[in-house]
Amino acid sequence: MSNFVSVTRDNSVAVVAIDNPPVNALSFHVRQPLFEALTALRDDASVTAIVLACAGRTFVAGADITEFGKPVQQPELRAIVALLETIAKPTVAAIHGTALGGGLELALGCHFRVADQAARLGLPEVKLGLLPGGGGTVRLPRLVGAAKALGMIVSGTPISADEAKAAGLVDAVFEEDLLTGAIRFASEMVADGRPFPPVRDRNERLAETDLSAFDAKAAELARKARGLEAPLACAQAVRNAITLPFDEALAAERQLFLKLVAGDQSRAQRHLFFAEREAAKIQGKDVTRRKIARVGIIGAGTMGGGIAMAFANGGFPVTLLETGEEALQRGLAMIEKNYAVSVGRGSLTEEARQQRLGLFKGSTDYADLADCDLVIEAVFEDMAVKKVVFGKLDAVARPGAILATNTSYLDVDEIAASTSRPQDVLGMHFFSPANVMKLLEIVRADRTAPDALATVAELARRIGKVPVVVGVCHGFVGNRMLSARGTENEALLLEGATPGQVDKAFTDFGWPMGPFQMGDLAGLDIGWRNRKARGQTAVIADTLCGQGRFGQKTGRGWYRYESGSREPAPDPEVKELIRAKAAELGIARREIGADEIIERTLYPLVNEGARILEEGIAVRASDIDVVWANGYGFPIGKGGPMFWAGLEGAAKIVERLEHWHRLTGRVIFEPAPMLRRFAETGSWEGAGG
Ligand code: 3H9
Repeated sequence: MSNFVSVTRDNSVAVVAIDNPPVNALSFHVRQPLFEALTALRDDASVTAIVLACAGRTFVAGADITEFGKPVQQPELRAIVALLETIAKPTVAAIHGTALGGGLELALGCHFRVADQAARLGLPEVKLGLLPGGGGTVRLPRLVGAAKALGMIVSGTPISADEAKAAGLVDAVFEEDLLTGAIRFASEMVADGRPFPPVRDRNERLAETDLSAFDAKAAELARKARGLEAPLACAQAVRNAITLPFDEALAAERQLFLKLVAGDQSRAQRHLFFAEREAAKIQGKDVTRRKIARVGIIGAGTMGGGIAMAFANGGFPVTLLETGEEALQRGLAMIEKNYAVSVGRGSLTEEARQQRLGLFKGSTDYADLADCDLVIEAVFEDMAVKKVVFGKLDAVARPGAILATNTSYLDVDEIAASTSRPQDVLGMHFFSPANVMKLLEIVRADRTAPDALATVAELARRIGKVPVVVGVCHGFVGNRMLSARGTENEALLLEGATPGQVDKAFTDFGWPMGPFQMGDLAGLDIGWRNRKARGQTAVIADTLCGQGRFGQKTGRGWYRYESGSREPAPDPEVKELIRAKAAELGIARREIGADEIIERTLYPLVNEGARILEEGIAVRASDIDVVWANGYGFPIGKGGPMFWAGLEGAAKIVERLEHWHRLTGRVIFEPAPMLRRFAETGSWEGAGG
C-alpha cells in the first residue's frame, strides 16, 4: 500500500482510493501503486467488484502535466486503462469534482461510471496543445457517439454530470453520498449477472456515425483552428476511432500525442497554464484577506456595467452608482438587455437571470457606497475627474474598504495620494467587455497594503478572472506594450505596405486580427482623442478621423464596410491617401514583406516587455505572457511574447532590432539590456522586483 493509493473493502466490493492532492493528478507515484493494486484485486477471488474513487476535492484531474517533456516512467496511463479492461468483474469509477483528461480516460477504462450531481467530465487536453493520449479519443466516441465526442474533445469544455448521463458517458448520478451509491451500484451489477463489456468492445454508437456530416463538422473546426495543430489532431484521432479497428486507432492516437507533446505549441500552452497559476500567487501568502461581501461600481457605462456584471455573475451583490437617474437607468437597462441576450442564446437560464438581476442595486447617492467592501471607479479617463470621484469616495467609504480605479493609463499613485487612505487604493484594469474578458491587471501602487492586493487577487479568481499584478507606469503592462507594437504601423504604410498586408501578416502569425482591423473595430476616434489629449499626431489616422472615418461604426475607416457588414474591404481612397502622404513627406515606397512587418511590430513588443521587466513593472516574464494571451489575443500556441522570444531566437531579435535602430534611430528599436541578457543566458530570470 502507498500513501497515494489505498484499498479498503466493503464486503466483497473493493474500494481503490487515489489521494494525490491537490487535484489527484496521475503522477508516477500514483500510477505505480495503482497498477499494483488493480493487478492484485483482479487476481483476488474474494473480490467481486471494484470501485475506483478519489480522496479530496476532486476525481483525477488528468495526467501530471509537470511530467510532460521528461522520460516516461512505466507503468503509463495506457497500461493501467488496458489492465482495467482485462478485469472480469464490474469496475465502477466514482466521480466527484472534475474527471478531466487522463482522469476521464482512467474512468473510461472502467465498465461503469457514476457521479455526484456537481461533477464535471471532460477531455481538456486541447487547451494544453495536446489530444487525449490515454485512449480518450477512441473510447469516448464509443459511449457518446462520434459527433458529441468530437465537440467535447476539440473544445475541451467539460460537461455536467446530468449531461454526461444523458449522453451515455455516466451510468448513474447520485444525490446521496457518492461512495455509498457507487458501492451499492457495483453490488447490483454483480447481482444482475448481465454481461458488462469493456468500452473498447462497445461499437453500437460508432456504427450510427454519419461520416460525411462528421467530416463537414471537422472541416469547420479546422477553419477555426487558426494555425493550432491540436484541434486538427483531435479531429483526426476521433475520425480514426470511426474508421479504424480499435487497436489501430489507439496506436494512431499515441503517435499523434507524441508528436504534439514534443512540439512548440504544446510547450507554449503548458507554459501559459502554469504561468496563469503563478501570476495569481501574491507574495506574502500569509496575509489575512479582507472580507468582501458587497461591491460598489461607480459609472454605469459600458465598462462599469460590464464590471458590475462580472461581479454579479460571481454571486456578489453590487451597488451601481451614476451621476443622474437617466444615466443609471440606461446602464441598468443595458445590463438587463445583455442578460436577456444570454438567455436567448441558451447560455443562461431564466432563473439565473432573475437571480443575477436581483443582485443589483442602483443609486445616484455616494452615501449608498458606505456598506461596500470594495468600490471600483469606472468613470471618464481623466485625472481631474478621477480625483473628484476618489475625494467623494474617501468621504463615505467605510474604513478598510478597498478603493480601486479601472484606469487604463493614469498614475494610480497620484490617485491614491488624493485620498486619506492610500494603503487601500489600487488599480483594477478590466478589459472590455469586462463580463467576458478574462484578464485583470491589478495595479500595485507605491503604498498599496499587501492584504488589499492579496484580497483582490483572490477575488479575481473567484469571479473567473486571470489576475496579474503590475506596477504603476503609463499604460501598465498591456497598453504600454501595445503602444510599442503599434509605433511602426503608420511608417510601414508610408513605406509601401497596405493595411491589408499588415493585417494579413498578423493573422498568419496567429492573431485573431491585425492592428488596422482592430482599430476599425474599436473605433479610430478613441486613439484620435487620446492623441489630441497628449499633443500627439498620426499622419494618416488623424486624416481619416478628420474625414469622419471612425471605422466599422461609420462604415469606413482603414477599410470600407459595405452596408452594415463587418467584413473589411480594401478602400482605394485609403490607398491613395497613404500614397499622397508618403509623397508629401518624401518617403520612397517599396515592397514590404511579412518578415519585416513582424520585425518592426512584434520585436519592439518583446523589447518593451524586457524594459517592463527591468523596471519591475512586471514581476516575471511569464506574467507578461499571461497579460498578452488573455487580454490582447497573442496566439496561445506561441505562449505570449516573452516565451515566443525564446522560440524566435533572442539573438536574432537583438540583431534585427539593432539593424532597425541604426536605420531609423527610433528608441523602440534600441535593445533593452534585459533582452540582451536573455539572448546570452536564455533566461529571463533575475528580472524585476
Ligand atoms: C492529460 O491528462 C493527458 C492524457 O490525456 C494523456 C497522458 C498520457 N498536473 O488550477 P488550480 C496544479 S493532460 C499537474 O489552481 P482549481 C496547478 O498547477 C491533463 N498539476 O485549481 C496548481 O498548482 P499550484 C488534462 C496540476 O481548483 C494546483 O494543481 N487535465 C494539474 O482552480 C491547483 O490547480 C487538465 O488539463 C495537472 N494535471 O482548478 C486539467 N492540474 O497550486 C488541468 C492542476 O502549485 N487542471 N495542477 O499552483 C485544471 O483545469 C484545474 O487545475 C482544475 C482545478 C479544474 C482541475
